[in-house]
Amino acid sequence: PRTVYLADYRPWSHLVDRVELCFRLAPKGTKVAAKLHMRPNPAARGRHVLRLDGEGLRLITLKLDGALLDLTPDETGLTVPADLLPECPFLLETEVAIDPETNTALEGLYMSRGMYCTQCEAEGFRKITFYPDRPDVMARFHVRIESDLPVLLSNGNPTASGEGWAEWDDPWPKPAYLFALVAGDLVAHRGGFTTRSGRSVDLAVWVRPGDEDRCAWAMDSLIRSMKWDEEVYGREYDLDVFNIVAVDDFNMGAMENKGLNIFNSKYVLASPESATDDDFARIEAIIAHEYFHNWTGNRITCRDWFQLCLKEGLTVFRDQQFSGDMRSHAVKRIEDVAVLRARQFREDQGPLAHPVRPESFVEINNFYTATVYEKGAELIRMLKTLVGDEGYAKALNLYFSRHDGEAATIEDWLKVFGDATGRDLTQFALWYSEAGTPRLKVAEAWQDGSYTLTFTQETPPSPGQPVKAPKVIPIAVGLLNPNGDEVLPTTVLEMTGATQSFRFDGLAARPVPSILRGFSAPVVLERETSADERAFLLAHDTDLFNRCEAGRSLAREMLIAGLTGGEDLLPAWRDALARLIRDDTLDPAFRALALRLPSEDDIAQALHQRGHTPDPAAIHAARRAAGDALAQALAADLPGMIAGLGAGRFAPDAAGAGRRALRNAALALLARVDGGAAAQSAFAAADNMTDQTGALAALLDIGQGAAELARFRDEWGHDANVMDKWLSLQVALAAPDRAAAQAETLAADPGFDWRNPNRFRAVFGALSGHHAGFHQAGGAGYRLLADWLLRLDPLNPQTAARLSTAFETWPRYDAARRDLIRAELERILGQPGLSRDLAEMAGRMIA
Ligand code: DPP
Ligand code: ZN
Repeated sequence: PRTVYLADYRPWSHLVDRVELCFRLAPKGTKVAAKLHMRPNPAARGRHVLRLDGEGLRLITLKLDGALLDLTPDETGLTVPADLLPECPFLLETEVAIDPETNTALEGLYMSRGMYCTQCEAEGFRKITFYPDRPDVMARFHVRIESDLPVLLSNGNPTASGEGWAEWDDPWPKPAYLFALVAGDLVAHRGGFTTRSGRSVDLAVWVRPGDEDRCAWAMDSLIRSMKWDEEVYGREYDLDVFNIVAVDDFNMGAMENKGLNIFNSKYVLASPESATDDDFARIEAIIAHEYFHNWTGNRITCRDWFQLCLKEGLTVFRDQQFSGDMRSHAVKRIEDVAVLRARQFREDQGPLAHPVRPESFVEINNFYTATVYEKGAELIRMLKTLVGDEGYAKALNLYFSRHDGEAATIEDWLKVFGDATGRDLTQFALWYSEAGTPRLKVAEAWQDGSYTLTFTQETPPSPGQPVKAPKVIPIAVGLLNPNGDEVLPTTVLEMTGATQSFRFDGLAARPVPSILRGFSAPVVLERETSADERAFLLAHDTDLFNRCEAGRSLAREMLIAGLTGGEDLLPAWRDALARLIRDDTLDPAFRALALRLPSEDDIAQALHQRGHTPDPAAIHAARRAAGDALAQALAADLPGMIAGLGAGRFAPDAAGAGRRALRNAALALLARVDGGAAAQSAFAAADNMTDQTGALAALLDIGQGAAELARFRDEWGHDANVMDKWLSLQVALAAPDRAAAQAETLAADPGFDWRNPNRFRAVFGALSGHHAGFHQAGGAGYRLLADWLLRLDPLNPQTAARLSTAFETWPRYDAARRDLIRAELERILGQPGLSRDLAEMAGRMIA
């Protein structure tokens, strides 16, 4: 397979002014007729051949300006020789046949339970028709769909329809990856929105009959997103309609096709009975994310796929801001950083580490990563911190006005910030080109009322990048007096050197520093300090993020000390946390987050960073013992707390969600000491999915819950998305030596539809997320996952490749585990006919 390099970018030979597509839909032998109105691209000087991408297409006819051409496509496309091409505008017409019914890769045009739908990002359009399938070719599309199905949708505005056909016209030039088509027996949940300049927009969420009563939250989220983007970014919607369609078989979360967003049904359908608070929050965030792409992604798109972070990093940042505004900024930040560390830091420290803007790829689908998305968003956040809110607003306005209708680059993006604010961003650009998570060490000095913080940064080597330069790091700090008063409110220090000191004068007493407030940069903060000081910050920090962070670092040090023969910090941690939990003045959502112990994978990551070899079984045992100790300390408080947090009527707002989160956290602790009695009653009494799964999880965690599992299945067996929770929980909460067997048993059930990405992830994503279970000595977890990846790969390479990242942490572990994982990766690589997707991933992991 060919490697594609950023350095090889060249503009395309031609421009496409207009595209007319006609689809005659059939499960086998769908006919796609395309008329491409093209002309030579003045930016690509000289005469060129015309190269169109195309994969798995049966060419029926090919015409140039009306005359038949007799050319044969190759495996990846079609070339029209230069001497056949006019040097003025011309019309190229093709007709091809494709088989959506047998398209199991869910890329291009495929079928999901009788409905037709498309997924074209990144390179799926080439499976629909011959076309320059690259984001810098932007064209106006007109689409005609012919089918007996009642609902026929495409991008843009509807222009005409009749019995068995419909036509759509998209006035906005777009790249092919934003093309979409849906045909099915669907019903709409309708809504409307009037933009601030008075355009009235018809909104619809399209689902299968029977699901229409679970669309209200998605619609509500959409309307709030449209309003927010007007108010905060000054961005209005630009079509007469906005359609969202829910699809059951979908590789990603959702897709921002122009005017026709297609969603994994899991991220649309919600009712209190069937969706948890986390589901509600995620639906709100993803609806917002896809909607926000209309400006950051669609109106301004990416020149090439190396610039993916241009749209994704920015759009993730925007959806994070939105969710913070809708809910709580502190809680949202704590959750986002937890995800960043769990996925991106992990990626950044292993063999799959890559820059936010990669410089080469074999299969672009493998680069829809936590680094591009989540670290990409962190870079935007840092930029905003560095230039200030006003500078950020000026830069974004300039970005939208300068690049509207264009396919832009990271250089364009940074230049906008430079031009709008006068800031030199040369050093900042390193954040885009260098992989790896910087380590930030802190030293302190105190003398005569003057306090000095000295920071040292170092970024470890990553594949292909042995040496790293110092980065610009915005470090938000505050200082507290020993009595808990803040003597220096949050101040941003700008670190640019490898080592740098900052002095604070005129202090009456040695302060306690609160460093990296709000997680102002995506770095690993290495600060050696006492458990007392961490407990002090947990009690007094005015920055809620750092307050939670103090608890987390105290827990981490306690667990690591226990595992490496250090001081016993358990009592200090337990008492500090118990005090915090009893503090009713604190937001329950915040207390629930503070209660969370670092994950087993986090502890393994931290041990590895400090030169220890993590022992998964020991980590699991230590973490459980800590939970037990906290449960015992709080035993007398828990029943009262649980009763006091009793909910009343369910509403999916942040306050209610916070109470339920704390209540379920308390229930899980109580189960450790009451044998599950309270959780059983809570399960029986639950009137919403949050409480139902919360109680079920508390029971499974202590090895009980068989009766509740059966009841859950009776109640929800008809709803596959809800049953995914049932599958995941059983694997995620199995005893370590049972996890692989549990996954195997569930997957062997004849009713288990492993071809559906949500189902596959529910079981095998949960297995790879079960640290001690996946890394069980002997390698049963490794073998099982590799078996199933090899089974899925021929059908759906994209999802198989994504889940293979379970193996990316192998360098952390002991020789026996490393050998076992290597053997599985080699077995995968040796599989005849292995996909380009999985081959690239396994190859990079083993390199
Ligand atoms: N649909 C995916 C997303 O929104 C890829 N663009 O991130
Ligand atoms: Zn996105």
